[in-house]
Amino acid sequence: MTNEDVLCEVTENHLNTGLRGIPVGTCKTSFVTPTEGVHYCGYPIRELVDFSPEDIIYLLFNKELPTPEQSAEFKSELTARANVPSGLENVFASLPKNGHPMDWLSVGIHTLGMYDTTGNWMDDALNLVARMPRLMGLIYRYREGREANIPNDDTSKSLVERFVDTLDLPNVNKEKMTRVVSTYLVLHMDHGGGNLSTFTGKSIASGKATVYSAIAGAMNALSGPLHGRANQSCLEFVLKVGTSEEDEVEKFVRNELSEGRPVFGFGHAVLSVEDPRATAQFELGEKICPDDENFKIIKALRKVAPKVLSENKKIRNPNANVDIASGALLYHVGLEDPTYYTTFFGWARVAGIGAQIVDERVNMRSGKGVPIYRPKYFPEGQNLRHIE
Ligand code: CMX
Repeated sequence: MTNEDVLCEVTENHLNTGLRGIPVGTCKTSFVTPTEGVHYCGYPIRELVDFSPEDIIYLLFNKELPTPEQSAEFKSELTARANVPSGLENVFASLPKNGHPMDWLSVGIHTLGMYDTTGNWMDDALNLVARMPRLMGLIYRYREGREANIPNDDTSKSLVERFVDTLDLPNVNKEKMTRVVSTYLVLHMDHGGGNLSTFTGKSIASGKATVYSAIAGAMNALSGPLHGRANQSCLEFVLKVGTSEEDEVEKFVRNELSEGRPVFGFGHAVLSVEDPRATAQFELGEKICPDDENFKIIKALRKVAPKVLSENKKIRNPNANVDIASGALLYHVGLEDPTYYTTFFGWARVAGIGAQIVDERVNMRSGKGVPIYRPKYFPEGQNLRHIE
């Protein structure tokens, strides 16, 4: 089939729709189904919840789960790649503290690239994965003016422990924080090939920009309120509900809808059931914080909102999505400022987007790689059959 045949199947209705549903490629790392949600390398996400982030990163890059020996070896490899150049801290010291953490994240990744790019797709992607925990911790420390006495980065520890140690918040349960952030990372690492940030990262890399430039660009895409920032909005929404009384919660939900505002944490573009990533986080919450006030609010929302949303037949899936619970859990373990939540999303996605970039650059088309992205645009009003 030629490109022209494909164009003949595209109708006017497909134009100016953000490429919605238009096939553009294949993805080796993940896909999403309406009933089981995201699968990483063929495994439904519910089967992967209890693995370490390192094992899931190995899976995304190698397309198979590691044996215990491979897992240990991979953790040592990440340790060897973990060193963050000290110049990053000078850059962070100069950034405006009221800048959004996603902008700090993008600048931070670019800065690492200026120090560290090797030009090898796999090395650069894994180096960035290994440096993310320190980068994330330093964003918090410098943005909040806590740049004194930052603990050294013990690179022999797990990725999440390194973040928790760098952050070094007083009066928090570090073990619980490690558990919640680890689960968060595993659940958010990848989500198919066509979501905006992944697509953006891969298209930047297709022009052979560096991994760092491509992933910084992907983070800029993720920062938008219609994409990753929904994660921040969702906790803001939960805090606004303010009660776990089901009647009150129902009134609140109805009022939001009548004011034309979305009920955050519900609905999905592909799934037709509750997102298994939401289910997994509710299960984790039952174990670590059943009596937490925000957790009680999201449990009440989980009961009430699907019932109310189902009254609108246009809503294809009235059930909870991944964003409903993650904020409440992060808040419970001491990460109370929702402005940072999208950076955790971004941190997780560095693995999935990095693995997809490596696949497109060095594995696909028998190693030739996917060519530079170049979808077709017509002059406004032009017949679809017109070829440039
Ligand atoms: N609250 C209010 N209205 C909703 C809704 C919700 N939770 N879910 C869907 N709708 C509305 C849509 O806005 C759409 O309205 P219009 O026809 O007026 O445009 C209609 O119902 C049909 O929507 P849909 O086909 O069921 O779902 P979409 O693919 O259009 O939208 C999503 C999916 C996630 C953007 C939407 O459900 C939503 O806005 N949810 C609330 C925000 C949120 O939680 N976002 C996080 C998504 C997490 C994820 O993607 O994993």
